[in-house]
Amino acid sequence: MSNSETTVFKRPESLSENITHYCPGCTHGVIHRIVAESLDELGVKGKSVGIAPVGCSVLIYNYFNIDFLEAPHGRAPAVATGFKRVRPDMIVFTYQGDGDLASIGMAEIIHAANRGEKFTTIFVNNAIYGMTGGQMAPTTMPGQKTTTSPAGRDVNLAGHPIRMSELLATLKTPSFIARTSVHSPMHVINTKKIIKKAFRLQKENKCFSLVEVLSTCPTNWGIPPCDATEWVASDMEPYYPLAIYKDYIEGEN
Ligand SMILES: Cc1ncc(C[n+]2csc(CCOP(=O)(O)OP(=O)(O)O)c2C)c(N)n1
Ligand code: SF4
Repeated sequence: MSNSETTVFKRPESLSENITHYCPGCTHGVIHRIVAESLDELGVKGKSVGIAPVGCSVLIYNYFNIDFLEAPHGRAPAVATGFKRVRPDMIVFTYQGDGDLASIGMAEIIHAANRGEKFTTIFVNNAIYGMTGGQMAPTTMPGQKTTTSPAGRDVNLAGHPIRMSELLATLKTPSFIARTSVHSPMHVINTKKIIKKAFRLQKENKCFSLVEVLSTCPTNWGIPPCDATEWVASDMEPYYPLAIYKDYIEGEN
């Protein structure tokens, strides 16, 4: 009988050993790991560049062993466009929260997607502005209490939450647009498959791709981490259905 040990679980090479600053129960870190695993498995760690956003993931460059550029508020898709056009051989991705992408940078993401820029966006939808203290975001749920909607989001005053994946999927340019979640192990596994597919399509020089991931913010939702994952399932998922909204079709790009 052999005494050798087999490693069945280890840190992805694309992830650094730094301890993240994320709050307990925040799923930003889970999504980081999925991105890193995907880059490792596709063999593109050495040729990948991320674009960091504003928001809680502003320090994402500390957590990966790949190069990053920092973009001003909401402008990550514009920075990614410039970089990818100059270096189409590189794997380029933006990593953006809902405040960064659906509010401040709404124009940037819509036009980059419409142009079919061949980078990947990881869109982390936690229904709130996390970093700045929990203000209402375009994705905040109807009735959800935030620091700027202490009585709950009033849709008559603030409009209904914006479904970014559905909105972007109306654009003609063929691309890959999906919404996933990481609130249970099964959902983590499925998110991995979808994020890896988005990067694989980019590696094959196919199309613009965006994966929206429903995420938690226990701190600003004001609920414990376990309840936060349940809230994603009970309150967010019915309004934000998990699906592939647009799939790449060969020959239509
Ligand atoms: C033009 C502009 N609008 C807003 C802000 C403030 N700001 C910086 S980060 C941030 C929150 C971003 O939240 P989100 O993108 O949802 O990411 P999270 O922190 O939730 O991960 C806000 C509102 C700003 N600095 N400049
Ligand atoms: S404030 Fe919210 S989004 Fe930011 S790290 Fe904490 S739990 Fe995560």
